[in-house]
This record gives sequence, C-alpha cells and structure tokens, in this order.
Amino acid sequence: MTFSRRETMAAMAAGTAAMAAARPARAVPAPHAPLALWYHQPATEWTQALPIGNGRLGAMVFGGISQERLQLNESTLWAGQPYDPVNPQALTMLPKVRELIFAGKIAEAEALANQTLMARPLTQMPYQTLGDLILDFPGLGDASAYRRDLDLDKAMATTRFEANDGVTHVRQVIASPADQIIAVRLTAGGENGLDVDITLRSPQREVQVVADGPAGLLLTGRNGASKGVEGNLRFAARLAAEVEGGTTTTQADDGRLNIRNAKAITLYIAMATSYRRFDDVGGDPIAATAATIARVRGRTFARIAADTAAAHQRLFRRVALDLGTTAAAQLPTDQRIAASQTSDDPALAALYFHFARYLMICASRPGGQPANLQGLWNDSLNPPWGSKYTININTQMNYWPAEPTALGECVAPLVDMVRELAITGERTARTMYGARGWVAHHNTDLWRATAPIDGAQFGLWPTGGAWLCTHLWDHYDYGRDHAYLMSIYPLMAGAARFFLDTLQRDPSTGFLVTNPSMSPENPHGHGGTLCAGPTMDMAILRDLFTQTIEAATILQADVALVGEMRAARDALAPYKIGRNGQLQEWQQDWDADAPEQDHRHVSHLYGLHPSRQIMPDDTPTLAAAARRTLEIRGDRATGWATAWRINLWARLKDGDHAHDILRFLLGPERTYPNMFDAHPPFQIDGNFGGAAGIVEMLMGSHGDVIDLLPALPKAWPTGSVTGLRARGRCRIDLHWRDGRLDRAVLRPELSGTRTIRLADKRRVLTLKTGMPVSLTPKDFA
Ligand code: FUC
Repeated sequence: MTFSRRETMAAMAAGTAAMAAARPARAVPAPHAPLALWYHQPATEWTQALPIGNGRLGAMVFGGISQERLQLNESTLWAGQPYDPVNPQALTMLPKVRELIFAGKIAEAEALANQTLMARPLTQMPYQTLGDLILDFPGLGDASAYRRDLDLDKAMATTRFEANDGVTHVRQVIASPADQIIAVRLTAGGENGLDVDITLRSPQREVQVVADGPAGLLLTGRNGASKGVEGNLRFAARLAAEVEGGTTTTQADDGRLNIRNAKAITLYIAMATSYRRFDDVGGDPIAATAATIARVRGRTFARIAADTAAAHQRLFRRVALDLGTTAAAQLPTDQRIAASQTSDDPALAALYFHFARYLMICASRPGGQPANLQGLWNDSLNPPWGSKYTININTQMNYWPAEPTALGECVAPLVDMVRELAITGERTARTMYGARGWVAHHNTDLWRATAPIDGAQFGLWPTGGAWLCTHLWDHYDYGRDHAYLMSIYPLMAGAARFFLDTLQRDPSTGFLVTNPSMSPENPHGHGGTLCAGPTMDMAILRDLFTQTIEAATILQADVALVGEMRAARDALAPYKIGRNGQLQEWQQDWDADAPEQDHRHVSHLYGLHPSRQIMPDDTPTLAAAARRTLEIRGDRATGWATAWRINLWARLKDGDHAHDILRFLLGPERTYPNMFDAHPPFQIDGNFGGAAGIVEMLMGSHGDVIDLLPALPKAWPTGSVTGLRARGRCRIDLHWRDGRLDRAVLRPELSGTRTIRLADKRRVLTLKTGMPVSLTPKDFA
C-alpha cells in the first residue's frame, strides 16, 4: 500500500512535537512487515523497552547504542517460600460476622472481619526481577539511521544503527521455548570488529557473579523475604558467549567479560530457580542452567532463531486481522499512540490485537506459570500489587482472548494453577469455613495462597476460584476434549461443594446468598464494602453450578451432587433492577448511594460479559438495565476497567460506543510507548481485555449461537478476520465491506447444529466436521 506525501505529512503532523523532535536526521522507513512495533530512538524508560519471552524467561530490550540493557525475568522468581496463610480463628468468628452483615451492621462486621477472618500474613508474596544483562560498547556514541523493532511474527527484537565510522551494527534478541534460553546476536559490518564488556547484575540477596569458563559468567543468588516469610529460593543466571574472531578476557573479580575485536558474538542466557512446585523448592538452578547451556552449544543463533520463529508462528499465524490501513500506519509506534486520539488509524487497533496475542504466546506456555498482572515482565522487587494474580477480574481478563483467538494451548498454565489452588484452597475451606471443597479469594501468588488478604474490604470475597472454574469449562467448551473434561471435573465439583456448604439463606428474602462477601472492591455507602449476595457472586455461582451440572451429565457422574447443585442454583437470589433503571449491584438498591459512581469495577455486569446470562436478544429487559448501569459508570477508567467496558458495549451490540472506548484505551493515557497497558502503572490485563473487546465486536460465540459482526463500528467499514474460534471447535473467517458482511466461512472441526445470527436475521445450520460452509448476506434473507 502506498500513500501520497500529503497523507504521510498529515499523519505525521498529528504526532506530538516531542516525538517529532526525537527523530534523527536520516529517516528510516517502516519495516515491511506491518506486524511490528518500531521506534526511531532507544528506550530510556522501561515502558518504552520491548518484551520478549518464552513463557518462563522474559527480557525487556532497551535498544541502547553505547549501552544495551536486557532486564531479565524468570517466571518462578518470587519472594518468600511455601507458606500457609490460613487463619484458624476465622471459623469461630464467621457466624458473628455473618449475623452482623444480615443485620445491616456493615462497619461492625468489617471491623470484626479485619481482626479475625483474614490471612496471616495479610499480604501475599510479590513476583520479582532477576536483574539485568548489561552490554557496554566502548567507543560507540552517536549513531544515525537508528531503528529498533519488535517483530511480532518472528518473535525477535532487533536494534540497528550506523555508528560514527559508518559501520552498521545489528543486535537481535530472542527467547527460545525449545532451547529454554535467551539468545542475543551482535554483529558489526566494519573491519575493526566489535568490542563489548558484559556484566550480569541483580538486586536480589547473596548475589555473586563469577567467571564460568573462558567465555562465560555465572550469577547466583537467593530471593528475599516478604511480610515475615523468609526467602528460600535459590536462582542462577548463566551466560555463555560464542565469539567469532577476537579476544575474550574474563575478569572474574568484578564479574565482567570483555570481548575485543570480534566479528560477531552470540550470547546465551540461561536462568532457573529452585522452584519445582508451589510446595517444593528443591530444584537445582546451578545444574539446570549448566545443562541448558550445554544443550545449546553447537547450535547456531540462526537455527535457534528459526526454531523460535516456527514455534511462535504455529500459534501466532492462526489468526489474521485487517481493519484497514491509513497513512498513519507508516509512523513509528510511539507516534501513532501519541496521535491516536485524533488520527484515523484503524491498523493501530489491529496491531494492538496482534500484540496481545504475541504477549500471550510469550507469557503463558504449557508447563509454565500463568500470565500475572505484568504478564512475565517486571523490573522491580516490589512491583505494583506485587505483580501477583488478582482473581477478582485481572487474571481472568488476561485469558479472555485466548480461546476465541485460537490460543487454547496458552490456557494450560491457568488450568494448572487452578489444580494447585484446589489443593491449598481445600485447607482454607476446611480450616476457615468448616466447608468441603475448596475456595480461593481475590488474590493468589506463586505459592498458591488462597486465604483472604489485604483487608476485609478487598479480600474477603470467596468467589475467585469459582470464577476461574468458568475458564476451565470454557476451555472444554471450545475444544470438547473428553479426557480434559474428566481431569477438570473434580476441580469444578470441589468449587461447587464449597458453596453448597457455605451459602446462607438471606433472612429477608429466603434466597441463598454468599456471606460474607462483596461486590469486588466497591464500597456501597452503607458502612463499608462487605455485604451478602452481591449480584456478581450470584451470577458466577449460577455459571459454576450450571457448568458443573453439564460436566457431570456429560461424564455421567455424581447424580446426588447434581441434585444438590440444581436445588442451590434455583434458590440463588435473582437479578434485580433498581430505582434508576440500573442493574442492581447489591441485594439492596444501594447503587445510587455508593460513593464512587464511576467505580472501575463493573462486577455486577459479569452476567453480560464475560458470562452470557444477559443478552440483548434473549433478556432485553436485563440488557437495558445493564446499559443503564454502564451509562452511569462512564466510559473511562483504569486500563483493565476501560477494556472491560469495550467488551460490555460490544455485547450490547453498540459497536461505535465500544470503538470510542477502544480509542481511549489505545491513547497515551492508557497505552505506553511500548504498547503495554497503563492502569496506570503498567498492568497487562488491559492489553488482553482490549484484544478480547475487538473480538467481541467482530464475532460472538454463545452456546450454539454464533453472531457475525455483532458490533462492527463505522470506523472499520472494510476488513477481514480469519481463524477466529467459536465454541464447539469451529473456526471462522469474516470479510466485510462498506460496513456489511461480505462473506463468512465456518470451518467446523466437529459436527453439530448451529444458529448463525446476522443482525436480526438467523440461519440454522447443520455443520459437518471438515466441511467448510460459506455464507453471504443472501443466505440470511
Ligand atoms: C484490583 C483492581 C485494581 C488493580 C489490582 C491489581 O484490585 O481494583 O485496580 O487492578 O486489582
């Protein structure tokens, strides 16, 4: 695609003056592949650096000229060690707190809960940085023709510039899933060769850096304590340099490796900790990193890079998205973000979508940890909210785009985490509630802590594990793998049993409700945040019971339990519409009294999205009430909360409203120059939630119903998406023109009956495995 000079100039003028000033004299064109983030200048801040990752090892690449920094992460390097935060005192005090809540004495209940029902310690362990790899290039200063980029398709970060002597330097960085290594390739085109001084550093404890053979470094250390939980993880980072030509001197005394006059250099960085499982830190990171380095010896950077790209593309290339391209797409990524509030740049939304899929593949791979609040990337020992797993929205949001954008494999770490939470959560359920099954509250960490933390007004919410179970079910519903369903059914049944044992009959209505609980983090203006039976809990439990009943039915299991779940589900408090026409957040019509009318959480809309209990076509009265709630809450919130609103408006089929909010999300207030989501500060959920919102605008998958272009905004008149996935193993391609569907292709991998909806028309189809079906608007006449 080509653009006139006028178009390009107009797009550039929309960029900020500051950004324009940063441009070097010699402009470098955009990379050919549009699926790249790229910049004219090195990163000076972490939120300008570019992320790479293989699910376990991560690095943020700064792209400096005289000094390159790779900030390093290993996904199991958290503070602390296995610990038990369960508070046995809770069991005796629970009845009193429940009684106070039912009596409306919320402040008293909250005070008592804070004294007696909370985890010890009151805070969980943070995810932490491992440290940095620093490359100093003596003699390099100013450069021209500078460009750094992150190729989302190759999964490679590249920095390229011309030094003063005219020599072209190229630096490539990858994170290989197959070789479990970060690899760096340094080349310089001139006669003189490359000089570089290499160090590893870490802010952790007991850190030592020693020479590791003639061209290597070994950094070892131990993690820190947090809230009285002593650190007991050992970790290692091992670097090996393969130098072509030149001389290498290892200065072991100050942990430096000096290389002079090399033709090219490949660096391999292996990292590991002694973490084996949430209850086992018996691993040997020194041996593990040695084995990893030994395995890559004899391989080449080119080979490892090709394998890395192939492994990445196997997932990444499943989906293609074209929302149209304008001249703005020619600009560097930071300038596009800066200009996004006024420019016409639909390709920026597509780039954001692809970046989210890239991040998912890099942060969440089978066998590893799930994506935490910062995915895999964190430069701090004490990051915001501990960079943990907040399971009252944030972790769930991370995984919203995974199934519909054909990244079901990436959900495996989340499923594994739930398997472990069911173990720790069983003890929490028994000891603190006297209940069967298992429970997890609003947060967890590497050690799978499940007791309520941070204060009753944030943490005393028992529904986090139940919400995660809906993701277990969704993974089944998209893939329909019977053996998988058998393996997760006990987790779902365990979560359901906890609520069968702990639901309370509301004395004023007779319905079953959770108590104590809250509508996550939103004070209701009647003495605090705690309450009985918030709308969100009722909706999550409706899903949990329904899905567990369905699973039991498919597996022909647990007849007695199914009966209990049916009875409980039918006795849950129903949705209510309040005096302002809104969907009520609490059992009482307190919404208008709540001090924060624009509160970021919209928990009571869970039934509209991510769940499908409320749908404009099926439950129009509730959908109208949900719409009223959204209008009252407003469009702009923290990053993730903004992203949630996009999904909600898309479910209401208001594409233009959803797009307005998406535009705000893509702007400089909610997106950093490296495209990381700004809560602020950085939190990755908004990236994933934003991508999920784009999917919701284009395709809806609800039970056996597939909605085609349910919320297409005017801003994307012509475009296409291929490879989306609907429930029941069906792939979907969509092409549209002038705001109308042109053609849809369904590619079923399982036979079954589907209702396809296009606006208010519908068509019932019998799909056959492996037989694609092509539909045009005429098929809906
Ligand atoms: C929840 C949200 C905050 C933040 C934190 C990590 O507590 O209310 O906004 O996202 O999680």
